[in-house]
Amino acid sequence: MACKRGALIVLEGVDKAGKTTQCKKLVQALQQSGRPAEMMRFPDRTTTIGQLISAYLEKKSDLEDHTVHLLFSANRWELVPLIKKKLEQGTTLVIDRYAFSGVAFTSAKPGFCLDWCMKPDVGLPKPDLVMFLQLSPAEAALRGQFGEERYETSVFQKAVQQKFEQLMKDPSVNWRVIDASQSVEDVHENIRTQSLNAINTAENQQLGELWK
Ligand code: 2DT
Repeated sequence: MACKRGALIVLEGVDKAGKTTQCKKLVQALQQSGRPAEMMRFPDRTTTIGQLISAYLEKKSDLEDHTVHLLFSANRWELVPLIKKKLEQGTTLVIDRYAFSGVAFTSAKPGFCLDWCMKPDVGLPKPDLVMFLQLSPAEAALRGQFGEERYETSVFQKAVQQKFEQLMKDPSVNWRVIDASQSVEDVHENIRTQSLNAINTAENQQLGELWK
């Protein structure tokens, strides 16, 4: 019998919610319990497309807003063959940001609607679970200053949060809201429990297509 597929698990949330820390802890916990797991992140700044995106985020270059949106999407599509291969081999992938960040960040800019922003990502591998790390702007502010990269301002982050809330109304995606104001260990425990459920369910299900 072919091996059981891994689950595609995504962590989303506004800045300072602890996504990267939690992705790493989840992968570690899964591996320690004998489940193959790897972390990925978007944007993946290591590819040629990713380097264009990275220069834009670091404000070393300017790109037209539609153009950079499509580059973020292309950066996901270029990794789809690898994502599918890993999942088929039975490895669970824990991904730090995915198409939801893509849509939330671009649609928070003037002149963009959710619908246009979603189109380029239609048909991507559909996550088995998307956890949104919820943190109020006030709590985020307590965790320190924003960085120097593009988008790292409280006004823009509030607009992004609203767009995520709109996206979370879509019942075709398996969303879970996680209270990120708790301690790192408590948040981890919550995420680990949700993930184990998703891994068990995904084993017997085909990988879906996002927003299709
Ligand atoms: P980090 O590398 O610190 O996560 O910041 N973004 C991300 C987009 O605008 N579109 C996308 O498709 C994705 C995945 C969010 C990356 C920044 O890039 C934004 C913050």
